[in-house]
Amino acid sequence: MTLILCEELGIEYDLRKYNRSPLLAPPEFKTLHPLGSAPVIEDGEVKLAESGACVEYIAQTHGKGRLVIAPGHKDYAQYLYWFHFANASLQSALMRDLALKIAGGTSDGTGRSSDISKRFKEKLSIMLTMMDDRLATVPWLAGDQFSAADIMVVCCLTTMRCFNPYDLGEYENILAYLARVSARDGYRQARQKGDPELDIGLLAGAAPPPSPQPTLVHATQDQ
Ligand SMILES: N[C@@H](CCC(=O)N[C@@H](CS)C(=O)NCC(=O)O)C(=O)O
Repeated sequence: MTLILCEELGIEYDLRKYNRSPLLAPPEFKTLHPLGSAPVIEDGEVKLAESGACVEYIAQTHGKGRLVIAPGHKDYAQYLYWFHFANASLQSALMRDLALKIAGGTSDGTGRSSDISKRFKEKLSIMLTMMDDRLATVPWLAGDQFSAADIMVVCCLTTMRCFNPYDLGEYENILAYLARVSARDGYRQARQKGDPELDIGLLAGAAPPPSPQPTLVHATQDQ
């Protein structure tokens, strides 16, 4: 997300990539942040994790509010909603479901975890339908303009499907949206630099993309 934002804003940065070990962060990445979760950014004395915080920090300090929709704008509430929906609802549901799958949660014999898995599928379908309905009426999630809310959501609709595959075939407005995102120069540049092994077209397609284990990213800007 931070890479897409920096490219969209035309901000210069140094990029450090770390290979997963095998799925989670390697020990050297954990020296950046105790949780070892990417992204981590450094800007002079500032070191920050949590993609939402990183995106907001970069957009406000280096982007001077570009790609942010401010209070008073007609799309402000929608912007806030989709910005926070990305990590608080969609990402967290996908992560919980992935953890359940890794733990073999659909077959513990009690029926309890398969209920959780069923509930996840229902919830995911509600979330995708909400997004699809929204994108039937506006080109970008906040409204007329591409914004940081789109940058927050797009990772769950693309890269995360390499880890927790789900299909988007029923959601034609989401697919058209992903085609619009994929045509943007900033997005393309970020993908090229961050995850060149991932095919932009496959990431935006209906079927889940193959999973070549994308790397973790850490951006620095020490000026
Ligand atoms: N809520 C965090 C989640 C970060 C996260 O889980 N990132 C993944 C990469 S997509 C990661 O670092 N995984 C490696 C690990 O947790 O060890 C955020 O949005 O920054």
